Amino acid sequence: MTVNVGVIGTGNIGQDHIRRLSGTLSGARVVAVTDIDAVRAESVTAALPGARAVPRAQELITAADVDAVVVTSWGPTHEEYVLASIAAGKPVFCEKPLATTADACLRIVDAEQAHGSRLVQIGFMRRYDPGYRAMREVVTRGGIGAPLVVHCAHRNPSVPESYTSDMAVTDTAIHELDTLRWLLDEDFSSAQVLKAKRTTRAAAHLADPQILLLETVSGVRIDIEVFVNCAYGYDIGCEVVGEFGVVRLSDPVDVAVRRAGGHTVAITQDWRDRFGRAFDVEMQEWVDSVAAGHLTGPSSWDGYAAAVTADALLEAARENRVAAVSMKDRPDFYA
Ligand code: NAD
Ligand code: ISE
Repeated sequence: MTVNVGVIGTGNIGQDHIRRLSGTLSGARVVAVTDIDAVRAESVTAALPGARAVPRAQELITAADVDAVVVTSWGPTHEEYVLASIAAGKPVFCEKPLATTADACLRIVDAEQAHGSRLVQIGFMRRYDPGYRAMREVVTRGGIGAPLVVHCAHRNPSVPESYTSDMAVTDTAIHELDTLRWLLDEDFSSAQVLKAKRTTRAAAHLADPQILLLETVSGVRIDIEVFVNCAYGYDIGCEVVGEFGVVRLSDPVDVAVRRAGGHTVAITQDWRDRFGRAFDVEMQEWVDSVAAGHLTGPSSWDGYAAAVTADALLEAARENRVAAVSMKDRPDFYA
């Protein structure tokens, strides 16, 4: 079976996923795209034989030849398009965040349960990264004993003027909020935000870097450095300290150059380079699971859990205190 996909949002990652669905992967083709920027949507179809640009997202979602939907528009539009896909009974892959607040995520969780089977997958691609998968394997089989402390770094070389201090949580660290929950297999209980000395490279309104502190229900302590004007590259770090060992994410490079008295290893420059392989595996597994009629990837409950934690971090930053992370009980539907 070939899955006919409609894509909403033809910006950076939308075009990236369209390329992957149309070339790199098997079992899918893009038949329709839409964007509020109609010129952009049209220009994308020029390189996509058999695909058309549709004026409105609702029309794309309900089109008879669209089997499944990919949402890669801006975060505040996700809730509407995911709910419309559920109403149409179509599987939907939604880039992070699932929605911008925990309440909005719950509306999606409720609608999906009312539908009766899983339709939503969220784009937490780090779960498909070979490095994070290998770390999780070590932690799960008890290779370092019980995890006690986790240190993370999420560094981007630079961000646009429009990037805000809250986005360090909702747009950037949202990846760690999901990955760490998956890696440690437990939820968070509390959250705190520390502002570090500001880099002179940050816009005047932006706190950068920031240190996010989390505690899990069992008491594991986590620090996440988010530094989005680090200048030198796109650098992702994660180290889990256990009772009798440490497991650390390696850099995803396979060559090092020794030359002129030096030893150099390249550092990736953006999320496309760093997680390219993870995006391919993630999207192939989604296509295969849509064809099989049984979704298995990160769920709308995972999107909700990340949003609850993000909300707690924002509250902690606003009120300069430790905030509780209060999750609802997970329905059996998402067990
Ligand atoms: P972008 O601005 O490059 O593209 C977004 C596109 O959506 C634009 O073309 C815009 O015109 C379109 N759009 C906005 N509102 C729309 C609407 N109501 N209907 C239809 N189209 C609409 O942004 P981007 O960098 O591609 O990010 C898109 C989403 O993907 C965001 O949610 C972002 O957080 C996520 N993202 C995830 C990763 C990752 O590492 N997983 C990386 C980048 C972006
Ligand atoms: C972007 O939207 C992503 O998801 C990237 O993975 C992240 O590193 C970056 O900070 C975000 O803006």
